[in-house]
This record gives sequence, structure tokens and C-alpha cells, in this order.
Amino acid sequence: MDTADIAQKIISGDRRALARAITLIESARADHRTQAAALMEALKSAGKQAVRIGLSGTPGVGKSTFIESFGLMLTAQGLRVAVLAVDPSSARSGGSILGDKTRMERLSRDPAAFIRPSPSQSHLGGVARRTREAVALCEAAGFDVVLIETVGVGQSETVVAEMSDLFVLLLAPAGGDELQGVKRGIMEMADLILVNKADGDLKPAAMRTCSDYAGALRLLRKRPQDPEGYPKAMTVSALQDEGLHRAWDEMTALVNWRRDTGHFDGRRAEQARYWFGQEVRQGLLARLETPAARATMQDYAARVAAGEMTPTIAAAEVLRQIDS
Ligand SMILES: Nc1nc2c(ncn2[C@@H]2O[C@H](COP(=O)(O)OP(=O)(O)OP(=O)(O)O)[C@@H](O)[C@H]2O)c(=O)[nH]1
Ligand SMILES: [Mg+2]
Repeated sequence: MDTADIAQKIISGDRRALARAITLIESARADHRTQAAALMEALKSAGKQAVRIGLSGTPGVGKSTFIESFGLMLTAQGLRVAVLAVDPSSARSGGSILGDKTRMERLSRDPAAFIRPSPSQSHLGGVARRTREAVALCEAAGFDVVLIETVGVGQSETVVAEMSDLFVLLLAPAGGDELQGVKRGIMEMADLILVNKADGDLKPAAMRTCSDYAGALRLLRKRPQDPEGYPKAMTVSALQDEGLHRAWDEMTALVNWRRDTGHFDGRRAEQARYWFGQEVRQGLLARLETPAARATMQDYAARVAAGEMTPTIAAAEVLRQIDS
């Protein structure tokens, strides 16, 4: 594969080249990694910018339904939409791909949309890099909006928020009058909270939930990247296609404000720093995973266990040997 050639094809909008490039970046083979790194470097200056929207929500909240309706609304406006997923639980991915194929049936047939399910990898670090590179590929390919979906489990929200310009939290109407078990940290990442299923019998509960969250958002510390009135909570119905235009208007208003004030570029620069740090850390950890390093570790672990060496001295010795 010729890197310059495939980069050119991606930039000119060749979908097969894009799909092949994503397959390349998903590969763990050393020669593929080298090629992928060269490709990412070649595309770095393509100069195109999409709006990257992270979308999180617990299973069943309506993410797939939302992406289908929202995506179709965007393509109807002439925008090109890419959908990616971060799904660290390999156990789930088999079923969720099948589920999404049927839930996003119309969007997946739309020529202005590109949907790429999560690869079945369980290591979040690997998934994070793969998704981040896939986002950059879609951006170089000229998509206007890149949606990055994640199911709300643990660390995956942070991963998605660190590669998004906007982070949207999808919630379901609550039964009771207390806030659902949404962790404070996740609330603090959200730029927009959408309470889904605001239709039929669920509408009053959705409106109550929405005002509860609007209140909770007002109590959070004000962030420099927000204009007055943000982050916001609103109700939508993905199923009945209600409130989606309004949600998009809010997103574009927020993005435009951040562009004008420099927060948009500032955030991307911060994210680049973050991922650089992550790559360095992961690179260091990978050095401990070679057969030689494992053998050295085992050897010194045994000496520490036998009381021949202190953990501190043994660790220093292992690191010295791995470095050389
Ligand atoms: N009433 C109503 N039901 C909805 C709405 N959106 C989604 N649903 C229903 O909620 C269920 C789950 O929707 P999905 O879109 O599959 O949810 P998901 O978040 O993608 O779920 P996972 O992929 O399992 O994480 C389905 O039965 C949908 O029809 C909505 O706006 N209103
Ligand atoms: Mg889904």
C-alpha cells in the first residue's frame, strides 16, 4: 500500500480507501502500525475540520435511535456524517453491531453517511488510539460531523470526551424525582444533556428529569469554554424525531461561540497534548510486555518475595535493564 496514494484517495472522498485505512489503523501488526503512523502524518495537513460530537448514554437510552434520526436530519441538510463507536467491552460488541445495523438501517444506506462499528478489542488504550485515528481519517475525508458513540461505562466517556469538540449526554426520563446515578465527573464533561423519549406517556417524566438536570448543571462550577446559559439540558424524542433541530442549533451555536473565542482550537490543542502524554505512557508500559522484560520482572519478583532485595531497589534495577 502506497501511503501518499491512499492519503490522496481519502482526501478525494473515496469511501473504500477510507474503510481500508480504518482497517489498517485497527491492526496491531508492527508493519501496519508503521504504515498507519505514516498515513496519519500524511493526512495531518489535509486542513479539513469536522465538528466532533461525543455521545454517551447507558444501554437502552436510545443512542442508536438518536444517531439514526439525528444523522438523517444532518444529511438532509446536505451535511456528511460519520459515526464511530468506542466500545471497550468486547463481550457486548458482537450483539451491538447487529443491533445497530437494524437500528441505523436508513442512515447506513444514506450515501452521505459512513458508519463504522467498534472493533472487537477489549483494551481501552488500543480502542482509544484507533478511534482517535479514525476520527482524523473521517475528518480528512471531508465529513462535516463525526459522531463518536460510547455506552456509559467507566473510563470510556473520558476517552470520548478527550477526542470530541462537544460532549452530549443522553439520558432517559427518570421514574422517581431524584437524579439518576449520573456521576458528577460525567456531568462535568457534558456540553449538552438531552433527555430522550420525551414522547407519549413518558413526556411529563422527561420534562421533570430535564428541569432537574438543568438545575444540577447550574450548580456546577462555571467552565471558561462555556458562554452564558451553557451547558444546557433539553428534551428530545429520537423515535418521533422531535427536538433534534433545536439540539443541533444549540450545538452549532456553542461551536461557533467557541470558534470565535479561541476555545475550540484551544481545546483541540489541549487534547493533542493529552493524547501525546497517553502515547508516551502506553509506549513505556508496552516495554514491560516484551518476553525479555517479563522474564526480568519475574526473576526480580522472586528475589523480592524471598526477601533478598527490597521492592524499591529491585524495581530500579529492572527499569535500568529495560532502558538499556
Ligand atoms: N418512546 C421512545 N422510545 C425510544 C426513543 N429512542 C429510543 N427508544 C427505544 O428505546 C430502546 C433502546 O433504543 P436504542 O436506540 O437501541 O438504545 P441504545 O442506547 O443504542 O442501546 P444500546 O445499544 O444497548 O446501548 C428501543 O426500543 C427504542 O425503540 C424515544 O425517543 N422514545
Ligand atoms: Mg445502540
